[in-house]
Amino acid sequence: MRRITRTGAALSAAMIAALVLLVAAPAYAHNYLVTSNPEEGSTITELPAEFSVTTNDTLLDLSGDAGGFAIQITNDSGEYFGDGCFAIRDATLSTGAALGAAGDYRMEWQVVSADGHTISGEVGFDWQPDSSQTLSEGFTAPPACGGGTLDEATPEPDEASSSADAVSTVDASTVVLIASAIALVLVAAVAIFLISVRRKKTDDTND
Ligand SMILES: [Cu+2]
Repeated sequence: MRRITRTGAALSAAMIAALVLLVAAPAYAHNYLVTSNPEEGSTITELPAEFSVTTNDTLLDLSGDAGGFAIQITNDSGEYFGDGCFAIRDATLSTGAALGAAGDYRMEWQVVSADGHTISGEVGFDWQPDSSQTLSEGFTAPPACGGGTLDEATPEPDEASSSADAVSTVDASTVVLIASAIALVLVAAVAIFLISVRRKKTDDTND
């Protein structure tokens, strides 16, 4: 009975170690979208003070020149709206709100996580302006803050990860890290188990 308890205790310890690793794992994951203005799938009738996306953690503007950050508003015809300027504040990326005629719009965004990884996505919303709203002209090319348009070299949100679902996906390096940790714990658990069994056999022989 005592030996079974010992084996059980060893396995329990291994399981606790695995749980601790799983709980600690999110610390290695990159930021994810928490909220946006407008919200995905919403209908708005008045322009908010600004369009924004807010993630769960601080955004990383390491160079101070907003490299890796982008936020663009387009309509169904592919016209761009806004002045191209944006602000990074804690966990929020925002830009001035401007829209044209009623219809479907989307806000594409890209930010740099606290862990240095770039994440991106898009938010679709419906614009049904009430009579008090001022409508803006759209641009055929993405506007650059301060005038002109952004050239082709400007990184656009990654097509592969542009859906809102992809935002919460843990990147490959994190998966490898967690998988390695779990594998290590499992190997340790099996080793402890085998040692316990062998010790038990030895004890039985001695009995
Ligand atoms: Cu990351």
